[in-house]
Amino acid sequence: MAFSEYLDRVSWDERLSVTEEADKFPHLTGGWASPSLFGPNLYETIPSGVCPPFKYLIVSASGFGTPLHTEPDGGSTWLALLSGRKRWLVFPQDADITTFPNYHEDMSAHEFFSQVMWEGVQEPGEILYVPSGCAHVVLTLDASVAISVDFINDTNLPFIAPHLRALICPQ
Ligand SMILES: O=C(O)CCC(=O)C(=O)O
Repeated sequence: MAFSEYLDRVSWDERLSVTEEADKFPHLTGGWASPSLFGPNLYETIPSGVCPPFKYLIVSASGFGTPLHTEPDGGSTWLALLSGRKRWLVFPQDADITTFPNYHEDMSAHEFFSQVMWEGVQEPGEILYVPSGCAHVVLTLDASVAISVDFINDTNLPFIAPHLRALICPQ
């Protein structure tokens, strides 16, 4: 598809960032391995027919924002920032994020910020780890290129098992 055609198909917000499955661009995304710290990624063992995408190339313009979310299948994520900077707020697994999108007069700034597990600016060359089930919101501060990989290992397998069961053996 021509880039101009792609631009016609996506909304204005989406034009600020392109997230694609990394394997589609082996010449850009090949030649690297997951940090050994995270251990073998069990996503690699799921048959390709049922395995959801889990490796992404993310190219974003300055100002692009990714709203508050957790990874859809419950996996953990690491994001390696190759260029540019990203600002992050990461919440703990037990944060009640369902209350955040709305304005709550009774939630003080102290209460809100006390729920943040980590906030900071990721610099180029840094890898950020987001544990399973931790909601996060991300603002791209400079035009940036990143590789993001969702992963399952023995630390988060109990958390993700129900999602995996539904994926592999749909009712
Ligand atoms: O880089 C971004 O804008 C979002 C990254 C993210 O939220 C993720 O990989 O889960």
